[in-house]
Amino acid sequence: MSNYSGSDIVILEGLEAVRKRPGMYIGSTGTRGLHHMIWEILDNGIDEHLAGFCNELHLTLLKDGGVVVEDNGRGVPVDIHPTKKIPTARVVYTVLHAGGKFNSDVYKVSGGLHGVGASVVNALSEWLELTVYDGKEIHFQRFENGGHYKEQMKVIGTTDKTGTQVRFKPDSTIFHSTEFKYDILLDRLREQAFLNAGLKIVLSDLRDEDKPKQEVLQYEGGIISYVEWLQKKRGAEALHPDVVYIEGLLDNIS
Ligand code: 1YM
Repeated sequence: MSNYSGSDIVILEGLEAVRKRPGMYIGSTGTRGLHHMIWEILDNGIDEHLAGFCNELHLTLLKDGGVVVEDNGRGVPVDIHPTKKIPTARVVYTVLHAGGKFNSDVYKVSGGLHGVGASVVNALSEWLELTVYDGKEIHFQRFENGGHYKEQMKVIGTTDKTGTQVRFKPDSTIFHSTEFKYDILLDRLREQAFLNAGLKIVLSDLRDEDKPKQEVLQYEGGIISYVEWLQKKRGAEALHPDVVYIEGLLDNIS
């Protein structure tokens, strides 16, 4: 770690602050906070869908307790950040965001504790691996112990696909339990699939080798389909069989 620069120290101090008071950044160190780690990464993929560049999102639970979130969007930019002078992707994953692009959270509709961000997830992870496919090259960076890294971001191969893959394992010294609950993930992903018509979301659970699970969530109907689905799930007779749906725009707010 002798090759850390002064600005690296400032960044690590920021990530260390998150580890000292995780609840302030992720809400809780219980089940809610644990799953919030996934929502934060997933939301970046959903935002990429809302921006019109991504139509597939995969979430996979691994045997080693890690999780993989992958989208087929543009890929987090890997160019050198104009002021921080490091790859933008590393800024996203290490700098507690303030300023510039990171202030556009008002546009975020993905829900939850808005934009605590990828750097918080990194800070609270045992390890995190970021892989970016830019249509030409595969860029990779690994972080350990809450955002520390031994190697710079590097090119590990060539590709014709684009997208972002994030693999991480929440830190068991931070969270009371690090076991993700399949049903919590399934409910939330289904909701996101309904709210983002057309987006294909695939949930896979590979934790039990003998009983791998998978669910593909893709709906064309949006909120009306969601209300119909909820009603069907409840099993009771609906008071109004036709779902009432009203949409409008006022002062550019829908
Ligand atoms: C599995 C997680 O993070 N996808 C993702 C993130 C970004 C972009 C695309 C992206 C955004 C923009 C331009 C933009 C992010 N980029 C940034 C930042 N998936 C996941 N896909 N190009 C690519 O917002 O203008 C933050 S997130 F700030 F670097 F642009």
